Amino acid sequence: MTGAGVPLERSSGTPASFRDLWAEIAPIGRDPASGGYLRYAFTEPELALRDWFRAQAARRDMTVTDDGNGNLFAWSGDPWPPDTVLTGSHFDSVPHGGGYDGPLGIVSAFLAVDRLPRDAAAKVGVVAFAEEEGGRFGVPCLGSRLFTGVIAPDRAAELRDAAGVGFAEALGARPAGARPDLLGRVAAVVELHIEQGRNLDVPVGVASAIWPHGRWRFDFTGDADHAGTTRMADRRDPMLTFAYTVLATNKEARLSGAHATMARVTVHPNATNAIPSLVRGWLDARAADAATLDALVEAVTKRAVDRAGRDGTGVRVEPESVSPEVAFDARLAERLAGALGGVPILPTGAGHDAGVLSGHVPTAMLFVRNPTGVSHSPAEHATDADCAAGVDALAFVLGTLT
Ligand code: HGY
Ligand code: MN
Ligand code: MN
Repeated sequence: MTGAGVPLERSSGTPASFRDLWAEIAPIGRDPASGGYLRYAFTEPELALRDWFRAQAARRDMTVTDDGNGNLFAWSGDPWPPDTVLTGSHFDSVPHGGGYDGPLGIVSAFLAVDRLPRDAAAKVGVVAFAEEEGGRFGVPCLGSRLFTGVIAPDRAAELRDAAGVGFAEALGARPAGARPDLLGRVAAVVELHIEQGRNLDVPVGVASAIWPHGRWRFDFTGDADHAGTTRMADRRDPMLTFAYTVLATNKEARLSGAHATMARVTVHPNATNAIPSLVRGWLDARAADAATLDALVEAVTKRAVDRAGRDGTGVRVEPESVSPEVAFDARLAERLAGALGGVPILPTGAGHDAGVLSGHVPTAMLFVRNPTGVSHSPAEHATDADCAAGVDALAFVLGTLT
């Protein structure tokens, strides 16, 4: 058993390094064709990562608990001590996403706790939140939203994946929902994450804010008909309205300095020779402030509705998840950035579980440099040296919080 504060000895006799742990998880869920990861919540690869989490805890004689919502926690001391400090992230990925987005924060958390003195380590919980990407059940940060009560367990239980499997079925039980009994014991949260926006040119930074952002489902409806026999003038083709809305999304985002994307679409019946009756497109929209975001979504919606009038089609817009702006605890961010040697404090357009937690407890994020800024892509990468610097920074920060 390794007492906390003594880096985990490996069979080679050297302390466990970032490279050691990273090599253990890197192959899990990686698609050989794309090089990206297919780690959807509660599917075989993500379950394997949960087993890895339990094995890491067992190697450290840590106790593993869960909150009834699919979130895992590992404890060096008794679970949920008063003034708990939570640190971790998520295992799940977007389809063919990078390997660092999420797992970097969990691997770093175990290694950072290894560095803490026993009494400090006893206050820290390493956490793996469920379904942060919303890649399987459609609502991002589902685990942390359940834990904090931001989403009701009944709504979560109804969510279904593309195969019609419900979240409760995948979880194996109806989600417990809000856990104020546990959240009330948390004094602080620190999530370490790869930076995703090309804005960090030193190894480590601290987050200041998360842009307001959200997902809106656009249902474009029309008349199913024969592709070969229906005159162009007689068509009510929702694909046209969808295509126009994709272009309008891009235009409105450029005009307002926001970020907006329509990258996910389903077509019914999706046949080469049939004009569709339904096209569903998901708008991912983000902006530096709520007013810009609201105006963007309103403008895209208006352009879709106007175009539908011309195409003789229908359009219905359903907000699926909307996240308000997150301003992390400024004093905590400044204190940590200063203690880390004056590292940059920067915002992000990416959502995180830390953003959800920040509405309930003092929360900070550490960013690890991403040399290209590319993320949600097989090309996502961080250097071992920067990741090791991230572990050092996280260990230091946890030491100041415990
Ligand atoms: O989409 C996001 O902002 C995050 O990766 N879940
Ligand atoms: Mn992500
Ligand atoms: Mn992430």
